[in-house]
Amino acid sequence: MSPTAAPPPFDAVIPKPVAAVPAGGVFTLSPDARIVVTPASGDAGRVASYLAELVNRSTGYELQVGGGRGTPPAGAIVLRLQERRALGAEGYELRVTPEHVTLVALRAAGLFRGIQTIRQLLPPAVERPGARPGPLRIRTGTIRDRPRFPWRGAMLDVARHFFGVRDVQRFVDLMALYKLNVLHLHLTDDQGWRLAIRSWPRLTAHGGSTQVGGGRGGFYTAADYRAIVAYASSRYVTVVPEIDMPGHTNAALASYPELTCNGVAPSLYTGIEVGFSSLCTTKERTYEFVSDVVREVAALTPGPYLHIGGDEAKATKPAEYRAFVRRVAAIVRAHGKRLIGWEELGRADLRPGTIVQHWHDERVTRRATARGAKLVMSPATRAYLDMKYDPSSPLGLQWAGTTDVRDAYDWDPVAQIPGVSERQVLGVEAPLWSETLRTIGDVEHMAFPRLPGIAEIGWSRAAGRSWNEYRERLGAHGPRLRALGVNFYRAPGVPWR
Ligand code: NGO
Repeated sequence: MSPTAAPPPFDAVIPKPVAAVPAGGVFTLSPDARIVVTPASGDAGRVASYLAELVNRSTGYELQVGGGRGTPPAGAIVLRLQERRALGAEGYELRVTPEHVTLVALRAAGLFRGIQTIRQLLPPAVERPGARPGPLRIRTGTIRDRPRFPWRGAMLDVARHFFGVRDVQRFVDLMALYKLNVLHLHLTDDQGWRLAIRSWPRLTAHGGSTQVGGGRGGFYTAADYRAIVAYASSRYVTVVPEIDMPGHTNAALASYPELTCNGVAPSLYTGIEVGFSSLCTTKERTYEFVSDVVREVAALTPGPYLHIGGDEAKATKPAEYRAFVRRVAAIVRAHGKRLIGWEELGRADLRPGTIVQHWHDERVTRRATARGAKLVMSPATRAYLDMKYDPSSPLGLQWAGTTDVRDAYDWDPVAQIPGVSERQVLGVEAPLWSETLRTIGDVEHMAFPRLPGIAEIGWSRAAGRSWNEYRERLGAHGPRLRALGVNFYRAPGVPWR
């Protein structure tokens, strides 16, 4: 048996489950095993088909999915929705015996998360299409699991460099393996506007035509964006679109001079400075623009959130910033979305329930929580995947220091800011800014292996987490990441297998 065909140990799962008890035996998946799913229709059935496809494409098996009553046939994988309230929206219980694999959840999302656990218990070769590993064995035992936080995200900056639909879908698949559930798309910035807006077509026609370094840029049509959202949703990942304003708007200003205060359009920008652009917050035309954009983005986005950026508005006067945020918040609300923005929103008056994404200024973030905001934690020194691993990293920035794999793992989202309580924290998110990243290979190099650590911080209990134990599990994921063809950084300090 090749090393990549060996069943991983029962305790090598990332994120670490709440409880995992190995039983010492093995289950062997036979090529004609059945996946028995209840109910067989709807989301549960679709999730079962996802599992069958995953296994079939590497093994050449033809696992069949179907319903079934009574005792399942020997060798079956059983997926079942059950009124098990305690499992919550994403929790699951997995029991592997020599006869069956049984996965139970309250919701289809829980089955999907549980399938990622089954996936990680299967030999890594299951990840490589056409690998034909065999026999496929899983160690026996029981896992009970549910996430600590409801928001476990990653952000892709498609504005500084543009990444196409397939690249983003691949990234979603890699997120899903680690049970992440939010994909934040940073769709607009000084260097590019990446989502077509029907009522303001020059935003992409002109504003999407370049990127950092002067390359061709690109943008998503409404159909492209829908394809990303639908794909993400099939992985139980919610897309959060970000339209950054009033700063980080040079691409919009270059496309429509009426959005500037002096009526003169700036040139397109391909550098990496920040903080120099602003929508003209004192012009009514600006609010017509924002309403149109928010209306179209909201209509394309089934998820409940709309991110308005709000960061580094250094070219906007403080009083005007506050007035702007107040008006834009009302527009977002009017279109039925929940407002999220970077921590700077804490400088404005916020409605309770607004979500604020912390990145570096604890004082402003605390002001936001004092106004009833909920936090998504993305401290730059820990969670920014664009920071260099060490000074010799070929890619990445260094303004927040360097962040090795341990730094990215060894922190707690609630303890990060003194005085913040568990109740105030919705979860964690790892932003990947793309000033220095040109290809999806570059993206993978920065995200892996740090992103699985952020995923674990979002999912697993703080008690019992330790770097020394985690790095062993991470090292055991080397063969899986290789089988997936991920361009991950072989970080020193991790015992890679
Ligand atoms: C900052 C800035 C971004 C940069 C990023 C680079 C935020 C919220 N605004 O984070 O425009 O791309 O740093 O690390």
